[in-house]
Amino acid sequence: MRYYILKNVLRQMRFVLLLILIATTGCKKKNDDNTGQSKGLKVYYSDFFPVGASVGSSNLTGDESILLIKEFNSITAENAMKPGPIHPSENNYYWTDADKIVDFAVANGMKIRGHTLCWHSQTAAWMFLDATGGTVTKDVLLQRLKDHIKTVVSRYKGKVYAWDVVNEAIDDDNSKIYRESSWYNICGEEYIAKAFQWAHEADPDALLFYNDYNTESASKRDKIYNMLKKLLDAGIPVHGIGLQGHWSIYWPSETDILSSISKFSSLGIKVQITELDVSVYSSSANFSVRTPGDDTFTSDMEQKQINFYKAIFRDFRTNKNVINGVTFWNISDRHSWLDNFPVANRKNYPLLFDKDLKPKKAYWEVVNF
Ligand code: 9MR
Repeated sequence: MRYYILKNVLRQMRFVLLLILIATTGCKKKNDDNTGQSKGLKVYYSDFFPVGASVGSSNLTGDESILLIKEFNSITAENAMKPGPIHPSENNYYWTDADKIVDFAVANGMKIRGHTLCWHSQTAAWMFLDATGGTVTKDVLLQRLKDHIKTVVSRYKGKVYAWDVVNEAIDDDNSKIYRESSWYNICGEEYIAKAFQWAHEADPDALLFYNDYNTESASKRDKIYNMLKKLLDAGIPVHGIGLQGHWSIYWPSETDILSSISKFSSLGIKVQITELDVSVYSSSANFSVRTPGDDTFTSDMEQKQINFYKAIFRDFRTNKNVINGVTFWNISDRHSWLDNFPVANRKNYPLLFDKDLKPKKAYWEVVNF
């Protein structure tokens, strides 16, 4: 009888112990330590990929800099390394802002993504003009591109670990392949391969990316895939694709994003999300007449954004073997380039921190896994 009671007590104790174990394991899975304090995106994602943000030199002091250091372990210059700002005239490079960003990253042990060496936008007009103001020849333009790339990449050699070498070279229009930029119109598609070769020569250790937006549109995805395949087949040093990730709570679908990750990585290259933000407006919601309250962050937007962020970060984690970086475009909802685009002065709320730099609900969904 006594033996029977003891056996029952032990069995019940085992059951209680099991419950305690399940409960504590459940808590462990939750990254939120219930204090409402975040440990930092870079800590939660240390087993997955670096997490970055794009910055300007004005973000490197004050509360934004504290948040940057705590949350992120990678940085991209939002504008300072682009051809126009850094190379405003033929014999003049402006390094001050880019240097500040690089120094900040080095001082705080952060990785640096270089953005960008060759782009149709934010490139000073002199690049495409000869001394008489006419269009420059292909030979001269390629020589200028070479000089530009060699000078910029060499300066940050060993500090910038990855470069967006060519940005946005593919057209959005289904009937066209390459964007008819001055680069393309003067050089043809050759400038793309050359840019990668020269970047590789200047820093053989840097990871070289092709970077673009709307990479989840099926036709643009295919065009980019074909271009990358052609480059890789020709032995051009392309190591990765940057999916910019300028997405919204309405677009793209998870399936579209997963298709892009899988299609591009099938080429044997890495995938990074390089400019992530999740707009709370659909691309067609370009209202021009604003009434008070038009641009508040509604609970419907908030919930849709929570769901979107939760899903994409789950997908990024699942694909950690091919994704080797996720970078947000800007730091918090205090300021985003989307506050002015495509509708001037319309406030947007695309990031994981609010305007007071506090983690939003979406943040907790991203880190609690
Ligand atoms: O965020 C950048 C903004 O401050 C600039 O005014 C704009 C100029 O075109 O470029 C923005 O960054 C772009 C990035 O360099 C490339 N992908 C699209 C980004 C948003 O336009």
